[in-house]
Amino acid sequence: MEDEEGSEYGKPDFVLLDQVTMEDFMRNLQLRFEKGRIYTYIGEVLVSVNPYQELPLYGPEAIARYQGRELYERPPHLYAVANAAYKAMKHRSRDTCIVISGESGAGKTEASKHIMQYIAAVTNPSQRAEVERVKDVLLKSTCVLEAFGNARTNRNHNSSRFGKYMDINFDFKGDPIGGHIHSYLLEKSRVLKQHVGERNFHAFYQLLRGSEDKQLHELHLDRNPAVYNFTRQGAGLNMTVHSALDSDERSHQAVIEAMRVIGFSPEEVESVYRILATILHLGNIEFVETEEDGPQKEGLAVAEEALVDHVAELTATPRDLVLRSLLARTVASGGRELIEKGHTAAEASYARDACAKAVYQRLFEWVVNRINSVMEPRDRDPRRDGKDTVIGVLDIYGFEVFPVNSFEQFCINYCNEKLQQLFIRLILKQEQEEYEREGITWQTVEYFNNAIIVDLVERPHRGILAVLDEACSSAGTITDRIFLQTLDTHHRHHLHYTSRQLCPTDKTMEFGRDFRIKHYAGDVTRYSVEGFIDKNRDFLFQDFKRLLYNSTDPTLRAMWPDGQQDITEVTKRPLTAGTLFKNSMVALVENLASKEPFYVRCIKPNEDKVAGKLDENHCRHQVAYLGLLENVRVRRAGFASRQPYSRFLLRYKMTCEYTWPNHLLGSDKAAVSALLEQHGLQGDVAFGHSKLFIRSPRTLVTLEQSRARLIPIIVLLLQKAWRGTL
Ligand code: AD9
Ligand code: MG
Repeated sequence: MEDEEGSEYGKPDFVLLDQVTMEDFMRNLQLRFEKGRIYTYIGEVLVSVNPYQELPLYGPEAIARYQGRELYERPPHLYAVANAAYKAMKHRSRDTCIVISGESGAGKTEASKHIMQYIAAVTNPSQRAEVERVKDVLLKSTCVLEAFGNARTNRNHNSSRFGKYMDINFDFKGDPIGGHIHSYLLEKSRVLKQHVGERNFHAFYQLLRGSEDKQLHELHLDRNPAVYNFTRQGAGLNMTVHSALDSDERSHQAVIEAMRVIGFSPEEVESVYRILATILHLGNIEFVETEEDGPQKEGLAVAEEALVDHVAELTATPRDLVLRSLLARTVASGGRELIEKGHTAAEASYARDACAKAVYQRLFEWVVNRINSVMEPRDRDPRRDGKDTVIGVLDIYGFEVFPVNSFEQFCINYCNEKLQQLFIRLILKQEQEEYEREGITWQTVEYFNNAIIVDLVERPHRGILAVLDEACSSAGTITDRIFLQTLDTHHRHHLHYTSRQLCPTDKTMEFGRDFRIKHYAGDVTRYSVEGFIDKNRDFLFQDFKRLLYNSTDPTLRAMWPDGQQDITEVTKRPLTAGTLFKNSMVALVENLASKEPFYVRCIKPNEDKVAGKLDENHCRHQVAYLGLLENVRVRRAGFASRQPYSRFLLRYKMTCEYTWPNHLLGSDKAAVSALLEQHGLQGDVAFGHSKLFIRSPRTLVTLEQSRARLIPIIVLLLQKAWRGTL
């Protein structure tokens, strides 16, 4: 590895540092970053720094250099990690996963795309049509999901506003035959509201800026996003910078093309855009309270009736039903008797917003399911009882802090806590436990275990999510403020929780509104409880569900199966958004833990999103909270590689006369010992009960080189033997 890089590029693996201090770590990171070396290992973990510029590191030639190689043979790269995961999957039939973590803007989504490109490039040498189709879908799905699930935030111009875990299924040849995307909690409140300088989901702007006049006319849309309540609020200064206009236009064409390749029918694509247009029109509907009774409801009317016409036309639903759903709700009074109850203007606005959010969420989920439906593996391998080997790639929203944070940040940051827990479990804890199990002597490394914060959030009965659920089940009597008071009561002595009430002198929090969590990645001082209960309850009147279920547009109708329920049947309280999210996180973590993990730890170099600047304090902070120093210590005090003796022999036995073709040394352990002695490498290893532990990556490189030299000779000998000339 160093042959290719040279020492002026710093250490390609932090494990090789002379001393493991923050200073040394940062010096190496900085040096490599300055030389365009954005990737560095910690053993098998890849640390990646976002360069904020195009570097000549990717593409077919680079992929070819990594294909089939060992991790340490080439300079650190995402391709090497993808290759390692791929080889583990292919040669050892192990389900693997690549977990990409780091804060918002650190480069996770870009990394996941490079990984997918690598996998697509190295598979299907025989060009099987079905495999090519699956690969096309896998690659194109990213473009579509980014359009509907990403948005510009103040931290990242292309921020993922949903979590994504994608399984790729492989057949016994190692070719992708299908896949499945799990999406996690879309930040749907963005449909209604954006902070200054931020935008709604890309898809809205792409539609407005990228459509032809004729299509916009059919959708009754104006090209200018400033016309719509839902796309204009964030219109701060940032709106005009960064060639957004141009890229929205181009992206629109790319998304339509991607949907076509994936297999969306033209009618489905049209429905998708009609639904987006519906949401924009909904956002402009305003309600006025009138003196006299209107045609539908006492005292309430829609200010601009043409908008109701548009919504009815675009959703293929009867106009009078649209109007009625906007102005009133149906309630079951007593037994089965249904009565219509008119909204106040405030209630109607609330219901309209809930509807707009829900329509977008259902649209997003439908898009994900539609992609999944065409990726369902068709040619399952019968030898594995229909079970394929998979590589999972996790690209989830990163830890984020804004001046004021809401329920969504709370969930996103909780998710990052869970993933850090997994990292601790798999990389810091298990590794140390393995040394103990294998009887290897070594010095324990201390690390901060964030289990205490996870517990604060998800503990039954007293955890923040449980208290929130309790508040939601109280039929509207508990306010956000009371919810905060209950949290204060339960957690007044918690080391990671506080609020203004508990800490009256701390003016950074607002009294009766904010609480603070000391996350593993830093303090989030202002979690504002405003809207927590509402967002967690996530309620939508049945009238809207029924309206949309009765649409004559089959695509829209398919998104609302629950609209067929009768109002009197809808009595069971559905699970809250928080609980659903928690359950999905628990399942995700268990799923990841059942696979062989590979980690990519992404670092954001600066807050300004500029190239060539590594803000030392900012990076130091990330290195600290990601636990990277501890990772190096565990790895270093420990070993760069470990392998069961049998696997080690299988690969290297050809390099030693005592072990080739078979050894007679009593045990694999003794054979490995003889092999290493012949190479003079015995000083760099420790012998566990069942595994060999290798300290330096260089040892592996030496063995690999020796093996590579011998392979042509052995092939020649075997050929001669077959031909009978030996
Ligand atoms: V968030 O949690 O979804 O808000 P990510 O996903 O971690 O965040 P993303 O991958 O979107 O960050 O990267 C942010 C931006 O950095 C990208 O839009 C690119 O402009 C830039 N970036 C990231 N990685 C690279 C890279 N390897 N090369 C060049 C990069 N630019
Ligand atoms: Mg992202």
